[in-house]
Amino acid sequence: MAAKAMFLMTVVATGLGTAFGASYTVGAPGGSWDLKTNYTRWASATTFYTGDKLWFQYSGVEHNVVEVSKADYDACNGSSPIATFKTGNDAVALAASGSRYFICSVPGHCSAGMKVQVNIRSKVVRCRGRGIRQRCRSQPSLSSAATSVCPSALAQLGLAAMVAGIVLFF
Ligand SMILES: *[C@@H]1O[C@H](CO)[C@@H](O)[C@H](O)[C@H]1NC(C)=O
Ligand SMILES: *[C@@H]1O[C@H](CO)[C@@H](O)[C@H](O)[C@H]1NC(C)=O
Ligand SMILES: [Cu+2]
Repeated sequence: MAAKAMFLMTVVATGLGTAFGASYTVGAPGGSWDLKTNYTRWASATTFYTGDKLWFQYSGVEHNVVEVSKADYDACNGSSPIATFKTGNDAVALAASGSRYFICSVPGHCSAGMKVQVNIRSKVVRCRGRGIRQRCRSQPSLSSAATSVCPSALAQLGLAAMVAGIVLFF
């Protein structure tokens, strides 16, 4: 029991990031980043966790994505952006817990509903064992998009494969 506990580490997933995260296309599956989707409804259908990622997919000619403060979100004011995206295929990493606010700053679009608030909860990852035998589980459980092997284990596996490759080569 004590030995078991010794190898049981509790790590907040922030640093593990992408290996454990899920990706969500904003507005999908019914819509995208557009003037038709109800983002209050869209966001309420999902629980977002640290390490997840948002994808904004839209026509860069018609729209943009501006991250703003809550006050600017409420007022649909994009003049003091925290971050601006405009490629039409933009990824936003949800690294920390808390609330994030995004609007389209094209005049009239935010007030027509092109605004989304995302509330992010922190995810806890527990790992057992070491090296390539290490296995991690996250709470809540992993989404299908995520891997069940720890990042450190993956790195060691990669190193082992590289060494094996060199040995075979010579
Ligand atoms: C969007 O969905 C929410 C929750 O389902 C609802 O309360 C709200 O009235 C909807 N907004 C619009 C503009 O339809
Ligand atoms: C938007 O916010 C800026 C400050 O960030 C302020 O100067 C400006 O008056 C605001 N515009 C509107 C329409 O509220
Ligand atoms: Cu827009």
